[in-house]
Amino acid sequence: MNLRITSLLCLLFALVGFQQLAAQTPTTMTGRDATAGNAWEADRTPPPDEMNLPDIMTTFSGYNITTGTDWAAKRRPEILNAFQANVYGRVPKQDYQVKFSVDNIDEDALEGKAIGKSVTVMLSANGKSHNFNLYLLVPKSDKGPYPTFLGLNFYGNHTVHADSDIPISSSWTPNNSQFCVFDHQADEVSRGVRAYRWPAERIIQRGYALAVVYSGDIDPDFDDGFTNGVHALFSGERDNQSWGTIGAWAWGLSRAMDYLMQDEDVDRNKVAVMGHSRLGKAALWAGAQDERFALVISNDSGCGGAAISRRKSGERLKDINGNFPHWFARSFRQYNGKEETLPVDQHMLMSLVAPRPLYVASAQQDDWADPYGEYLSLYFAQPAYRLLGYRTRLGLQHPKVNEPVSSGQLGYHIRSGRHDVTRYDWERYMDFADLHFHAEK
Ligand code: GTR
Repeated sequence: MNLRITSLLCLLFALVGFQQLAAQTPTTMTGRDATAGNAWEADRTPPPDEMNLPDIMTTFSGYNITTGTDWAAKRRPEILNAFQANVYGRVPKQDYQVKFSVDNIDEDALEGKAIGKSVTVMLSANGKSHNFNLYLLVPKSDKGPYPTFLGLNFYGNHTVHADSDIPISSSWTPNNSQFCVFDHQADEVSRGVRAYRWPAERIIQRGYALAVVYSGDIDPDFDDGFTNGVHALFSGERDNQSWGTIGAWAWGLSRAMDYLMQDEDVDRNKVAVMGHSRLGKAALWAGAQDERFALVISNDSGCGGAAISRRKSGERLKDINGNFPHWFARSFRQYNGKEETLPVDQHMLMSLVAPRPLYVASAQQDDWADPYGEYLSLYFAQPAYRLLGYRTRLGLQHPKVNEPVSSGQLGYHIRSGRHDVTRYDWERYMDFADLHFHAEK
């Protein structure tokens, strides 16, 4: 009987979830993965030099930046501030505490190839507390500490691998998984369902550790008045510049980083933050703010992530702010349909990562994320890298499909296929990380 009710509920949730998904996924030719994949080739409007992008090297008051010192003291802080004020919002300036508990160490994870650590990150502020789970896989060898990839996942830590010892994330319920495809009771249904996006064995084999956190554990992906997740820790009125869900996820990534910094198996100077789609936006924002991330990876992050807003190609600000009113600061909405009035654009987000290595990936059929716009952000971030002493020579032309390019600290590829994270993407991320992390040794 219980099983029947559970299954019915799941079906109901799945239907609601499917409707949400359908409502969020446009079906027009500009929609996600809607084309055969060649629309992006024709899409070169507006020409890059007519986009009127804000100049990275001129301050908002018109001062020309020519030295690394001025960049660090003047320009970087004001760009960061402008993204807080106009795009992602601000984290409340209130004290908080972070503690960790390593709840379990599995010496035989991934059939003996790795060690798995189940960690609870315990946050408290204003007399309230909130926990999230982090699962860390480290190679079982004596070559540590290991360079590490940290990423948020969409459906719960137990979905990234079929290993039965990975605990179900504590806030996992059918209700706060975005599209409600899985029943949390039916562990056997959801366990490992997203494993293809996290090739854990291969990551371990290539000498990396992998840390994952369920995004919904940090903040459920709903427009629910910011009453739960880490938002609930902080008190006070919200205003136009208050943080949204992407800001919360990015903040959570930094708290996960607090843990990784003191785990002796993790090389604290070689942690890469990686994310896909909405979680790619969060990875970029985390990497932009928190300079402890040594490498930043955006997988198909699109609008509000890697893509230049002024191109008005694929997803527009009015779409994203309309469909996901909880993702950004309220102030971002004033630019709906008026992208050209934004004081920043996404190439400036990239410039905040400089001089650290940065990799952006697109997918050929992912017009909704505007692949060329994602590439152009990297291209237009180059002055910051050059000012800080790195030679980068990316050209204006969009690299060819499945032909990755890397120049200095910047890397890019556009993969054939749809909006997703594939083994191909991961191999490129690890090639890029090999280049930067191992070169220093
Ligand atoms: C889409 C949204 C994108 C992207 C994506 C995802 O519906 O329009 O900006 O973030 O969701 O996260 O899968």
